[in-house]
Amino acid sequence: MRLYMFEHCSLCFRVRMTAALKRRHLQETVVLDDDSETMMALIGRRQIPILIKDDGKAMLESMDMVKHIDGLGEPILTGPERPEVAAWADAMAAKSAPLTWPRYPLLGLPEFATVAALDHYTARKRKALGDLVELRAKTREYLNELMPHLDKLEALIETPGAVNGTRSLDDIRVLPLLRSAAVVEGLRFPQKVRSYFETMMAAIGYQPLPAI
Ligand SMILES: N[C@@H](CCC(=O)N[C@@H](CS)C(=O)NCC(=O)O)C(=O)O
Repeated sequence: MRLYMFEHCSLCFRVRMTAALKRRHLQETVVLDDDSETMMALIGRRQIPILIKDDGKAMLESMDMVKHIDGLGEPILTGPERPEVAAWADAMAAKSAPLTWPRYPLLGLPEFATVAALDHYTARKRKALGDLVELRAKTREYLNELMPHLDKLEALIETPGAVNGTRSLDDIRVLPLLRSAAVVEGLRFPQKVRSYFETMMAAIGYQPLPAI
């Protein structure tokens, strides 16, 4: 199996963390942000993540990829799902974007290894959310909006090793978003959130991204 991905991409991290939890090797190819040709050649459009299965077929939905990998051998994401966790994750993605998107290009990530790739990302994110420098200047404001949302997660976490007590698709929804949020220097996770983040990252053997 080969995953075409961006290092900063939380949907890609869903797939990577599942493979890590399953102790399955996943070949990874980081695509430059401006390398639309590679995506077009694989699936006929621009989209990441792309999983090429062992049979050569492409998968395009991160949660389908997660279920596919979990279904190889004995499934491990067997715990219950809670709609309130999925709702938390949906809202988190939107609330954290103004903090995380302007920081990714500063982290030395491989998808931004060329000036053209960096410019491509900057232009498409400016179009979606506004000037990245101005967004970074509003860090305090966005953090103040984000903290109550992290407090909501604090109340939802049941154990440090699984948001619902037993590992489930909800862990796949939550952990990648925390990994992204952790790029914001000065962001302090509430105690249970921090413990969950550290326990899960240790379980999959991943270091956090740099923070800035
Ligand atoms: N439903 C898809 C969504 C995939 C998606 O939105 N990918 C984003 C990157 S995170 C993308 O391809 N954006 C277009 C681009 O990078 O130009 C999934 O869960 O895998």
